[in-house]
Amino acid sequence: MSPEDFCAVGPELGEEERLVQQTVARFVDDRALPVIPEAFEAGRFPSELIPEIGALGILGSSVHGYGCPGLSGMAYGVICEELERGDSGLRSFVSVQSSLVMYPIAAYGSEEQKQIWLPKLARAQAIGCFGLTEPQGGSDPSAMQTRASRKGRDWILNGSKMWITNGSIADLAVVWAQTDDGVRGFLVENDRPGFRTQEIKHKLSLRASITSALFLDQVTVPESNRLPDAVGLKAPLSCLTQARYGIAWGALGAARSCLTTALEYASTRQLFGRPLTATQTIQRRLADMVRELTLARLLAWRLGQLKDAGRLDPAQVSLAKWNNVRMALEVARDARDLLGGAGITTEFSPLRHALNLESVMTYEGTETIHELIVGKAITGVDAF
Ligand code: TGC
Ligand code: FAD
Repeated sequence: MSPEDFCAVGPELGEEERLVQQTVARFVDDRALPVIPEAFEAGRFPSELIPEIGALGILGSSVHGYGCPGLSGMAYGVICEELERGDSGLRSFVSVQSSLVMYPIAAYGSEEQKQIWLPKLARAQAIGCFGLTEPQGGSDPSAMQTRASRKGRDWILNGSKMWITNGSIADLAVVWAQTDDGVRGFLVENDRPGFRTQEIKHKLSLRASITSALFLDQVTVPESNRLPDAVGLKAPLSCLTQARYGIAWGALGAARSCLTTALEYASTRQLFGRPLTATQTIQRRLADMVRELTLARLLAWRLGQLKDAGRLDPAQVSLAKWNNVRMALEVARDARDLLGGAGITTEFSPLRHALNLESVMTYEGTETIHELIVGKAITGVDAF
């Protein structure tokens, strides 16, 4: 029995999903993991990998047509899992491009917007970012202050966005703004006068990822840059459902990396005349990691089935995002401790994953927000 897949979910995947998994796993092992520890330490996104990610053909995995692969929701899940086994920053890059930029263009964009952007985004010849969060509080996007005002055939955008993944390297920002008719989405190219980004430095988490602030000062975009079918807050929230689904799978990858590292270390580390794995406490801790990972995997797999059957409810995604990220964080912290002093360097993955998971717990809805979404689903009462 594999500690990483104790209840044998892998063999239940379809042939295409297994093929995608192998392809992404090879990329992570051969191309990403050799550079990730250094990139994390240096606080840089390994942008040299972008063309290779584009060539993998996994961006916008669930989008059909326009040069996109049109894969299942389950396939998107395993892509996220393998990428986050490498680093949450890699999965973040792909989550944003696929779920938060390509998905809204595919779901809410005009035919012209799809033709222009989706093929380029699918090959990573253009990079996108998603601007929803604002400095005054990300948990309540209904209070957004960024405004878009109509001026003839154009829109004038003013405001700022905070904590935006890929912001400073993005060719295109999907910007959500308040209008007289409610929230609307706009495609803002990075060379529009008045559009500016600033990278956020000094992060202790997601160091191998770019996080930025966006500033919009009288930025003019034509009506043809508005996502015509995105009406109200429901549109950006529906994008979050796609990304949160991917995170529920991605967390499995981070936990797997920590578990296998701890298992290998404990098998070879000799203390008191025997390997660490020969002690009951260590075995119980490793068994507990396997228990947690296995349950989270079953949850992610069920989510995949519901998604592909078109029956996935956002509250179920919230439960899984909350549970699986919490699971991965606990596994990462325990694995770090099990490594003793060796656990504090970048040579071993657990502390890097634990630090990353602090962000993963916060973004795409904090743990509290997901608890309250589940609370609302079971009580009918909105307690935000
Ligand atoms: P509420 O009144 O509940 O909902 C407004 C309308 O939207 C619908 N809806 C959803 N639809 C699809 N998916 C979802 N997840 C949805 N949640 C709500 C809802 O049915 C309603 O529709 P209608 O037809 O009645 O109009 O809205 P609210 O203002 O009360 O807010 C609810 C709350 C707190 C759950 C929401 O604001 C929320 O989710 N807050 C958290 C914000 C968040 O997660 N931000 C993430 C920003 S992006 C990011 O972090 C990217 S990190 C990426 C990376 O690097 O990987
Ligand atoms: P706040 O909303 O200010 O929350 C602060 C605390 O209050 C939290 O503990 C929260 O759980 C708690 N809280 C909030 N409401 C309640 C309540 N009703 N009851 C009890 N407690 C409550 N956003 C984007 O739009 N695009 C991106 O690409 C993106 N990438 C990100 C990358 C990183 C590395 C990070 C850290 C964030 C990113 N975000 C992005 C922003 C992210 O979505 C927000 O940080 C998140 O939604 C929380 O918002 P906040 O940081 O303003 O915290």
